[in-house]
Amino acid sequence: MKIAIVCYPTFGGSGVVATELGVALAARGHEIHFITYKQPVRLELITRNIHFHEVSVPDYPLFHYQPYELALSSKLVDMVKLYKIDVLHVHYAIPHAYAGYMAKKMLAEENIHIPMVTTLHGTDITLVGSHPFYKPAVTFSINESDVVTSVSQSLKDDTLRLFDITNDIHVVPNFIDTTSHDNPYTDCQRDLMAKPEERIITHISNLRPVKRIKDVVRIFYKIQKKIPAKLLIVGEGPEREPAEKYCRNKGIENKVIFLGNSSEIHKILCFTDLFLLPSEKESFGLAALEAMVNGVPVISSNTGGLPEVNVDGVSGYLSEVGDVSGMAKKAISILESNETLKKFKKQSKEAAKKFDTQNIVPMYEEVYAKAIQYV
Ligand code: GMT
Repeated sequence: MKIAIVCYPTFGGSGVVATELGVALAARGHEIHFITYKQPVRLELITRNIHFHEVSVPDYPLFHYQPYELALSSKLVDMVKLYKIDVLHVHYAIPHAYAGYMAKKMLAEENIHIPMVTTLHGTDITLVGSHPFYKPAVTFSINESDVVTSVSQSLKDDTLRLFDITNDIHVVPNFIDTTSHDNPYTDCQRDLMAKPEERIITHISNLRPVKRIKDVVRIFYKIQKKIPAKLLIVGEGPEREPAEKYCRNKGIENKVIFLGNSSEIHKILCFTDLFLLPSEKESFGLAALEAMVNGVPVISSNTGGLPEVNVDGVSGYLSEVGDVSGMAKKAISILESNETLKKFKKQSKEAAKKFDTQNIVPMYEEVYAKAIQYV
């Protein structure tokens, strides 16, 4: 199949999933066309089956806001015609599903009928999309998609609760290649980050309020009182500065390392002992799955799709949002003995296998086949 993938190319789960999907589909023989405003960050390898088409929005003094949807829908029309695309797959409803719908309509005028698959990722529904300013357009573009998928059952339930949806929603969970993470870094370079007796705890996110970074630091504060440990915070965002300040106030600034954005996530997870994800909302929690595939147990909140990924008592533990003491206690119970840590590391890696690329990508192929039948 010739598949056009529209996504956000930045650091963030939806862009990562879209990129990994394109790469996996290309490896299965499909021709993939990424259409977005920048080359996706995780798209390192351009192969014969992978193409990237940049959407540029010309600057014009009249525009207070750049009309990205217009440029995207025009680019979609051109690319669908030029490459004879079979299916359009948009990740993140805003504004991609809306732009995709416009492209479909323009193409239909020329008697070209292309199906559109929309994948809902989370904040496009739970945070941004349900805002009254966007809700009518988001509802419309979900209902006008030929097939809609969501990355967890929880997100499907949220979508049906928050919007007036007339379409079916198919749950296709996020995925990861579980085979390529077997000892990718033999020495792990653990000594770069911590002393041999210290446990390494990691958090990775875009450091937005929804991630509850202060809880991450407060949980760590309790852990390091009992167990020698370092905290690595990976990512950039508005909560970094307040978190740095909090660490200085608590006198733990030497134990917390802010690494900024990194393209070496798997290298960092290779020497990590425990992953913290105490989010307010999380439709899936791709970062937790990335930790698990590297054999890192996860302490997370029990919000949204997290219980579908992090299996309580197996790959780590779940707690109520904001239960800092509970999360710290559970973290300590894993970290305080080498045997327990070893057991959880093994179980975490095992639990990730359910989400292997080989199990999930065929589900998207089925979705495309279904979408093609609809037009
Ligand atoms: O977590 C974020 O703020 C980024 C956001 C995104 O759109 O990239 O992540 C969402 O999509 C990911 C991929 O499907 C999910 O793993 C995240 O759980 C989801 N984030 C939220 O629901 C807050």
